[in-house]
Amino acid sequence: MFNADISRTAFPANFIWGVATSAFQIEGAADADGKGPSIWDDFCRVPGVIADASDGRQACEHYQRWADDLDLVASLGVDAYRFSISWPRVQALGSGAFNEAGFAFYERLVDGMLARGLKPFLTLNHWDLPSALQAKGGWEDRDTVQCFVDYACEVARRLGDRVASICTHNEPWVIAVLGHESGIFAPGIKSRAVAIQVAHHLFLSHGLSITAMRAQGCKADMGIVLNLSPIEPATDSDADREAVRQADGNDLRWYVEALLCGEYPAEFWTAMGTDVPTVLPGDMQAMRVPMDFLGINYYTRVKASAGAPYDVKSGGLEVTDMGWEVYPQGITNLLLRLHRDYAANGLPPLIITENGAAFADTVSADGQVHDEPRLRYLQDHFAAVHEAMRQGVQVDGYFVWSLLDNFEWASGYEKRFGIVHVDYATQQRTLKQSALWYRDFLRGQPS
Ligand code: IFM
Repeated sequence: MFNADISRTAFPANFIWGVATSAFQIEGAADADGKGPSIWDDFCRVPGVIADASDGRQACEHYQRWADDLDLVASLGVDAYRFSISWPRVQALGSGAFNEAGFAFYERLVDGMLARGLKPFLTLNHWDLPSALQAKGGWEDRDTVQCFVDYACEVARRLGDRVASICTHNEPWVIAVLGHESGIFAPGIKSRAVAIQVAHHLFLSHGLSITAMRAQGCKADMGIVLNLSPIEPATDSDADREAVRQADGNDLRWYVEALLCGEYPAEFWTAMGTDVPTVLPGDMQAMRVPMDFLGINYYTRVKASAGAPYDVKSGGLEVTDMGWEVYPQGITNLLLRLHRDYAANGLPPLIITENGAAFADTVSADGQVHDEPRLRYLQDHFAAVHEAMRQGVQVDGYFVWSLLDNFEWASGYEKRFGIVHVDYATQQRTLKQSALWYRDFLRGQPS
């Protein structure tokens, strides 16, 4: 469907290519050097919630192996590395004293990136909220907003002169809905009203922290990362089309319009009834802060159905190990839609902050990992992003999710998203075929 021969030179010279990870998924060292517990440390102890009953205590031992891992990143020839700070590693309780040893780790990491010519793309919140804040109500509690602003300002004060980019929150929809409505992610709460209040506090803390970090002189680019999918009807029925409108309103418009338009879509606000969030005067203006970029995490499209949930396997479609349809056209459609509907609302330049696929990779007898399906996935999605750019959308960068196989949340270590294979028993890293292809693509060598 797309031009499989897409090359780096088809993209602008200043387009940023990268790989991404997050703290909880790779660092391990769960209570090293004064780190406090996070809600994911706690959640992993709840019986039955993690598919393989694992946790993040060891993960990829990146806390110890960070220098080798950065060498690996640099060997790919990427421009940038997207990582997150573990809030409880730098502030054990989420308020009060900061942890010097925790900050020293991220100082080493950021300086290590710069020494290797990599632009640091920092995320402040990739889900690992300090447990001590959850004990006081977590993201449902308005006080957490100010704690986050204080934490963000301290990170910006220490690292803001060296990082290229600061993202406030990764995927607020996941934190709100999976963490507080379905409860399949930490902290495991099941209430729609709480989820909607949580989303409001995430938006508010995003806006207030960017304003505060800029006020103290931080010049890094600032924005947020949303997980978005184009939503399509499972069938042509009117009922399914209505299901699309609802899902799009709740999952895309609610998030994008709060941040870009400073308002919740009126129709969906009304439909929420008593679940609407408490919004204080000034909140909506505060969250609509101008952003330098909007990060988009794209994996697949969503099919909405008014009846039984759509079974992606029924159509004989190619799916990843997560059961997610491989659908590169979806990223083109999504980018075009955002451009069409929100350019007039100050849509900032877009960055694909995550895109990738899980497959059940193994190391073959020849010592290689033959992950051709992932290689094709990346190739087709590069071309699909390029197509949106050709049609006028400003996209400034693309990050593969993920550098390493890692702790995939409720799926534990069973799902492998890395372009680098990790043998968890030995911590041996092996570049998969997809990583070698990405490296060659970046070098401008034909595939
Ligand atoms: O692993 C996650 C990541 O932490 C957030 N975005 C989606 C990825 C794959 O599920």
